[in-house]
Order: sequence, then structure tokens, then C-alpha cells
Amino acid sequence: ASSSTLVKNSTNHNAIHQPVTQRSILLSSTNNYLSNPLVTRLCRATSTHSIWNETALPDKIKTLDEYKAIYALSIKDPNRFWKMAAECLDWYQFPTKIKNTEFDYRTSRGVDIKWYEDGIINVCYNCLDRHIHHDHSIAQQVALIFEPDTPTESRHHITYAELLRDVKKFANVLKKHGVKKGDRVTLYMPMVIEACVAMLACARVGAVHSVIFGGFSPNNIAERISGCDSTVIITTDFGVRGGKSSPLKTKIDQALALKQCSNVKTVLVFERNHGMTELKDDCSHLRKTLEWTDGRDFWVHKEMETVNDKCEPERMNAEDPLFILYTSGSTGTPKGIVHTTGGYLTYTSLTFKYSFDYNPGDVYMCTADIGWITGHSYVVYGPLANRATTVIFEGIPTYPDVSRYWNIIDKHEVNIFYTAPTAIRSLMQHDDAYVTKTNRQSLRILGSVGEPINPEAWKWYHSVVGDNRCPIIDTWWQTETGGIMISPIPNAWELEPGSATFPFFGIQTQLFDQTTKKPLKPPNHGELCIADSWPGQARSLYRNHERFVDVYFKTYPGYYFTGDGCEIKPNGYHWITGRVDDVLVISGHNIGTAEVEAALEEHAGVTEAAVVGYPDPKKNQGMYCFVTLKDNVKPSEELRKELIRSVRDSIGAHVYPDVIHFTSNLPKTRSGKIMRRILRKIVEPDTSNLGDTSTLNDPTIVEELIKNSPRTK
Ligand code: 6R9
Repeated sequence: ASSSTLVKNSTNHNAIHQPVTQRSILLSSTNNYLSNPLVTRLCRATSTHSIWNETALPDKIKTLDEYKAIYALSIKDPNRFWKMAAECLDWYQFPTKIKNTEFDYRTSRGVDIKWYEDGIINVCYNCLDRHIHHDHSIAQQVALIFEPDTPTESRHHITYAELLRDVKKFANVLKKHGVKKGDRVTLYMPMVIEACVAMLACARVGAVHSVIFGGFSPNNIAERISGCDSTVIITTDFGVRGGKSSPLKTKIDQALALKQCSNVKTVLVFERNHGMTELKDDCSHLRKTLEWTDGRDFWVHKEMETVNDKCEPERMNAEDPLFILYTSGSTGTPKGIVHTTGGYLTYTSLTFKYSFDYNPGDVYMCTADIGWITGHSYVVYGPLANRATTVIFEGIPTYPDVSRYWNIIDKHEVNIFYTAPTAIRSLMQHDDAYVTKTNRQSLRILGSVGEPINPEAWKWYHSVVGDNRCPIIDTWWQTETGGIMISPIPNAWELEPGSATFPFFGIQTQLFDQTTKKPLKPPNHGELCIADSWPGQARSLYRNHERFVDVYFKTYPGYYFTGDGCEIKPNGYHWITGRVDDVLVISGHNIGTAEVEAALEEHAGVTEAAVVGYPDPKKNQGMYCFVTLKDNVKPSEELRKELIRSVRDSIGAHVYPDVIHFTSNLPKTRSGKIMRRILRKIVEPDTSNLGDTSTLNDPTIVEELIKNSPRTK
């Protein structure tokens, strides 16, 4: 079959779209969407005339009213809404069934999620071929801009045509090594263009990729390879970050030496930045030290010479798995989150388009590593599906100095920049001049993801980085949700520092009381659940549907449980208050640790704070605050008192930090999340079994904290 048989789905299938006014949506609706107070409020506030034509989704969401109108429709008639969303992609066969989902584990069907189930589509085709197919001039548009760890003058740009050619050739290399539709392929790659090539090539041939973050150790790698029975590994010889090289291929060798990985037949090794001879550090001196297993290990650049550049995309069912991604950090064995094809691409594509207000020609940069979900959804799939130009950054924000991000923004004239609060907090502790000496006039939109962004960091990001000009798009979502769930739409409504504002189309938030397990009507604060399915959500855990149901669907039957706390204010704005296991109950008061952290971080001397509880016979729990200070600030008794005072001033007199522990660093996962699980154990104190600390950025910090904690003395 040739790709020319693909249909561009516009209005050429059966549905007759009746123009429906908002009033008629409101009045004619009999289903329970109206019982959702948020929806009711949104509908009531909406004008009575239709503000969009309702036959196709608009290119942009410009106003709150427009959002409200579309949101109301997306909840009232998800089949219609998500059909229109799917029309933004090209399908070999457009689905006749849109939504077919069950969240209630107590039913005979059980938890079961299917979207577009009879649709046939290929993700790689939609990210690459499609754009060129519809407009030949796109072939010459830059798809990826590579920014190497060492900021050299040289630019490495790759166009859509070049990326497609490389992907097709590499897809043929995969086929040559026996990779077939449905096979699992593990990627262990740094942030280089070749990582995108490898992911897209898997998608092209229908293989299921499992990307492991480049910082993981051989034991963790082995666990993740055997967990999904990968027989083919894709890696690079080396990765370079912050001026240091890391021997990725050697770590794979060590992982494969472990018994559980004996099924691996093939290791495909990219040369770091093959052919980029102008790079100062091309690792050629290290290459000589590599061990090589003949018959198992292959250089990709040599394999690429043996294949041609013709490769038809595999026709995939919408519900065929696209990738597995192991989630980081918490207890137990890692969870292999499974995402599928049609719904995932529809969702990441639409959220990218609206949340970042992407315009053709914009340069977009997301600093997340492709080893995390943000790298999957908003470095690779979402941007490419929208024909974006994306900067792939190999390095770290502090190398060669703390101006690096802002220099990259100037160098490539980045318009949309998406990063994490942990990076913002680490950069804001240095002199503002590191930012202000750069131009940054190209910036239009600033995004945030990964943790609650405290108002201090939000304001710094907004005023210092964005010159008070760029909206801060605080996007709340999870590996399990596939894409952005709660986020502002740029310039469509007012922002409040620290609030992710409103749910995306089709997302029905519902709060519950942690103790009574009863639903709560906003305005309120409770545990955040999602009432109905959306196309981007994970379908299961790899070969462990039972655990999937246990973790996400048992706490509140009929709902997806996020594990996060949320406050919905009277104006409908959503404030994520952190993981619900981070709520402290002190003398009958519920206190969100994120709130206390934000209060501490408002103090001019503080860089970052992490607050956990410990058992206290009188108050139920005591409050323990780990605090890191700015370069020039010294810990003192005076400062301790000041911090306690500012917490009480900011939240209330009932909130009293019992311990302030000044430290040089905090235990974080490599994606930058503070591991509160470990901090909780330290202060309990229960340091005999700290669980898995191997995913920490700097495991030695744990010993130091134990040594200096008054609770372990
Ligand atoms: C995308 C990603 C998910 C958890 C999530 C929440 C926290 C992410 C946030 C946020 C507040 C935001 N989180 N974004 N909290 N505001 N904008 O990070 O996925 O690595 O699976 O983490 O991260 O606690 O539950 P993942």
C-alpha cells in the first residue's frame, strides 16, 4: 500500500454537524455532565450565542468564553469532540468508534479503555511524511535543531526531509535485525537527534519502544529490559553532559552481563553525533576503550550503509501499543506504563497545539530528557505532529555557566520554552544578571512542568526571564495521563502565580475527601480524580493490568485517582497542592507541605525547601523542613526564627515548623523531583530500610542528612 492512499480527514465522513448554541447545549443536556459544578459554572458564564462554528476545532482558543463553549461540548459529547480532534491527523482508516471506555472495576467489563478502536494509523507517518505529503515545501523546514553540550558556533539543523530519510533508513536497519510489529525495543540514549530517529523508526515499523533515562545504572537498566522482554537495544557509545562523558554502551554491556538479560540478541550503537567533526568533544579518544561483542553489537552508521531509504509505515491499529515507559521513584518495582497509538497522538498533538499556542515557524524548546514522559510527548510526538521546529539540548542548565538556557534561547531565537520548576529554582538563586545580560526578545511563551511551581519561582520566571511579557503556562499532568491535563491557554485568561488554572478539553476533574472518600463540591480542597476517560491516558501497566486497576481505580471506584491533592477556588482555578501523601495532619489541621515550602521559598535567603511530617504523640505529626540556602547566605539561629515567622505569617499561626534543617542539597530523582519518601524515612526516623536510592541524582546526600538530622541523633 502506498502512503498516497492516506486520506486527509476533514469533513468527508458521515457526521452531520448541527450547529448548537451554548444555550441549547445547556438546556438539552440530560446526562450527568451538568452535575459537575465546574461545568455548570462554566456553562452559566458562557454567552448564549455560539462563538465557534462547531464543525471543526478552531486553530486557536482566544478567549475564556471560547474555551468554555468548547469545554462544555467536550464533556457533553466526547464522541463528537474527540472525533473532531482525530480529524487533525491522517488515518489509513478513520475510526467509526470513538470512545469505548469503562472506569468502574466493579462492573463485569472491569477497567477497560479503548479509543478509536477500529482506526488504522501510523504515528511516524503523521509526525513526518504527512507534512511533506500535504505541502512539499515543508521538506526543507527544519525539524530539529541540535544544541550540543559544548556551545560551539556550529549549528546542526536537520530538516523534515532529512529526518524522514534517516528514520526510514534506521527503520530498515531494525527490520534487517528482525524487529517486527509488536516487538519491544529498549532505548538507552542521551539527548541527541539519534534518539528521536530511533523512537520514530520504532513507531514506523510498529515496534514498541521503551526508553530508559540515560542516567540509570546497569541494575535498573537490566530490570527494565527484562521487564518488557526486549531483545534489541539501541544506544550510543557515549553521552556528554555538563562537560563529562558517560559510557552508555559500557553500561549496557554491564546490564546485559546480568542473567535476566540473556534474551538480548542485538545491540545497535550510534556513534555520538556521527559525522559532526566540528564538535570539540567527539569522544573519538574514548571510543577505543569500548568492548565489542561480535554478532551482537553493531555500529549504526555502518548498518545504515547497507540499507536503502524506502520504508512504508506499518499500518497500526489505534489501540496497538506505541511505547512503554517506566515511572520513576516510588516504592516497589517500577511500573511499565503502556501508551497506545491513535489516542496518544491525538491527545499530545492537540494539547501541544493549544497549550503552547504553536504558530508555524515558531522555534520551540523543551528541556526534558526523552527518558521521561515530557520528552516523549513534548519533545518528540506533540511537536512533530504539529510540524514544529524543536531544539534538542544535550547539556545541563548550569554548563558552562548558569546563562546557558538564556544563551540558547538567543542563539536559536526560541519562541516557546518549556522547563521544570527545579531548574528555575536552581537558576534563580544566582545573580539576575546571568539572565538580564541576554536578550530573550524572541520568547513568547514560558512553560512549566514536573512539580508545583511556587509563586516565588513563578514570579521570577515571569518577570526576570520573560520580562513580564510571556504567559507562564503551568501544565499539570503525569506519565499516566500521556499529555497535559490542567493548564492555561496562552493569553485566553488571567493567570495566578502557582495555579495551573483550568482542565483541558474533555478532562473532568473531581475532588474527594481523603477520609470519608465522598465527592466534594468546589470550592474545596481534596484528592484529585478524573471522572471520565481521555484519549491520551495509559491503558495499563505492561502485563500487569491488575496492578494498574489497584493503583489508579480502586481508591475511588469509577474514577481515575491521580495521587495528587488539588484545591479548586471559587473562580474555578485549580491549584495542585502536591502528592496527597504529602499532606500533614497537625493538631487536626490539614497542611499541604507544598504550601509550607512555598512560604519558606518566599524568603530571600532560601533556594529550595522540602517539608515532611514525622510522628508526634501530641500533635499527630510534627513538621520537619529541609532548607537549602542561596550561595551567600549562612545558616543561623536568627534565620531559623525568621523562617518560622514567615511560614506562620504566610499560612497561619497554626502552622509551626518544628525543625528547620539547613542542608547543601536535597535527594532528587534525575528528573528533578525531590524524593520525599526518603526524607520521610530520615525524619521518622527509620533509616534501616530506605528503599531504592539508586535513582537519586546524588545518593551520598542521604548519609549526610541522616548524620545531621536532630531526629536521628
Ligand atoms: C509530566 C510529569 C507526575 C507528578 C504529578 C504531580 C507532579 C507534574 C505538575 C505537578 C504540580 C504541575 N506534577 N506537573 N505538580 N504542578 N504543573 O511530570 O510526569 O514524572 O509522571 O510526574 O508530578 O505530583 O502527579 P511524572
